Order: sequence, then C-alpha cells, then structure tokens
Amino acid sequence: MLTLADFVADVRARVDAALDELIPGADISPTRLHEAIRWSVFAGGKRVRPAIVFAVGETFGASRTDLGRTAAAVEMIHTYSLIHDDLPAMDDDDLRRGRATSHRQFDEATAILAGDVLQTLAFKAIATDEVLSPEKRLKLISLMADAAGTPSGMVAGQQLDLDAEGETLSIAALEKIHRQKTGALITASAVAGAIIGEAEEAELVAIRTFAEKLGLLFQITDDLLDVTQGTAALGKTAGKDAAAAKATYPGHYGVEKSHELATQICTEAGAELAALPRDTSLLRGLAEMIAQRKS
Ligand code: GRG
Repeated sequence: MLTLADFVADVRARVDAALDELIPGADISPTRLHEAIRWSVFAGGKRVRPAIVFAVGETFGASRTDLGRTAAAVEMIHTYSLIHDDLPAMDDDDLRRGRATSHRQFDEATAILAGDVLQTLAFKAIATDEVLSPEKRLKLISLMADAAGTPSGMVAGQQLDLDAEGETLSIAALEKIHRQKTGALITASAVAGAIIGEAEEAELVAIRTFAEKLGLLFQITDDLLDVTQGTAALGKTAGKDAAAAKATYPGHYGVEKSHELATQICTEAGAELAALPRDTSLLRGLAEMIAQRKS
C-alpha cells in the first residue's frame, strides 16, 4: 500500500516535472527572468498545496494526469506570493526556502517581474490544459482568481495584514486575515481537486469546510514554528512575528494552548470528512502531517 510519505514524494516528482515543462528554460531570453523564476520555484518548497490538490482529487477518483497541471498552477501562484511577500516593501526578508530571496539573489525589479509572470503562467497552465474539459478549466480559473485576488482572496488578505501593522488585533480579526492570506489558496487547492474529480455539490461543501480548517491549522502551526524552530530548520528567518510585533496564535494563547488548539482543529477537520462516502484516509493523513510538521 502507498504510504503518505510515498504519496508526498510522488506529488513532488510530478509537480516538479510539470513546473519544469511549464516554465521557460533558464537559457531562454530573457534569461535573467527565467533564472529568477526557477531560483524560487525549485528551491525546495514543501509542495503542500499541490499535495492537497492531488489528495482531494484522488479521493474523488480523478486521475493524476488530470490533476498535474492544476497542482503546478497553484504552486506557481503560491511561489509568486512568497517572492512578493519577501520584497523590501513588504516583509523585507533575506532568506526563503533555505536560500537567498529573489530580490537578494537577483534584484528588486527582477523579483517583482518573476512574481508577476509566475501568476500569468499559472493561469495559462490551466487555460491550456487539454486533458480537462473547457468547462472545468473555466471553473478552475475563476476559483483560482478569487482565491489569489480580491475581495476575499490572498492579495486582499495581505492588504488587511499590512493595514493592521502596529495595531492590537482581536483573534477574530486575526483569523479573517489568515483565512484570506493563507487559507484562500489552501481551500482553493482542495476545491480544485474536488472539481476535477467531479464531486457532488454536498461533497464540495464538506471539502471546502475541511480545507478551511486545514488552512487555519496550517497557520497555527506556522506561527508555532516561528517561535519554536530556528532559521536553519525553517529555511526562512525564524522569530519574525515577534520581531514585527505581529498578532499570532502563540502570542495570543501561548505555545501550549496553541498546540492544543491545533490538535482540536485537526480533529474538527477530520470530522468534516465523515460526511463523505469515500475513502478519506489520505486526507486525514495530510491533516495529521500538517499538524505535526516541523518546517
Ligand atoms: C504578497 C500577494 C502577496 C501575498 C502574500 C503567502 C503570503 C501572502 C505571505 C507569506 C507570509 C507567510 C509566512 C504566511 C504564512 C503561511 C505561509 C503561506 C507560509 C509559507 O508556505 P509554506 O510553508 O512554504 O507552504 P513552502 O516554501 O514550503 O512552499
């Protein structure tokens, strides 16, 4: 039987192959742009969002071929957001995925352009995915645009986060920011898998709720890792939340209570799956993996 580790390794191999095919080679002009894109995309990210696309899609019987490009597209949107989030105008960070951030390795203008074009490549990848029907492609494009954009997607969440700098946030306000900034793309990854696997409407609702919990779980563990792990283990600067006086779960609840909250949300996520007449062991395993992640 395929273990979760085998599944994750398989997702990584498939997504990396799709990304390599979709992103122009570093020898193609303008080479600096393509080098920069590849620098960030192939830096060793965990590929969590593609794993969610594959896990949900396979739960509903979609083939891995049908899921590959959409999984790669989500990873491109995610990587663009990291490149832009690290820019001097935003988080001003030097380290990402264990290596220099794009603007440090190249320059600020190139980093902006690398992020911009990763986003357009992502939408092109779905629009031209001939293994999917035109109807599915349209649904996926609209889903991803909402999740990445505004008013309730990732960019809107980033703006809310910037607006809240220096303010004391309630936990409800903090959750709204996270639901958009981190949660929207995670939820869209799950819903995309369900669309490709032709899930029923009621199943889509259950998957969406499951994924929203997964997004929250991901953020709590991200906040915990920021205070409990070092820079080397994370591959990005640790302790940034406290340094920037950001509202976080450990900051609000303390480390121990935040761990308990993570366990509780993982259980709640699992409970959402009970409504699905499917084998959901892969999805439960993925939630456990996110709850226990160390980077
Ligand atoms: C700048 C448009 C724009 C959006 C920024 C994603 C994001 C929104 C900001 C990143 C800031 C951050 C650390 C958010 C917490 C959750 C998160 C997205 C962590 C990074 O994702 P991982 O851990 O990264 O999946 P890897 O490198 O493994 O892919």
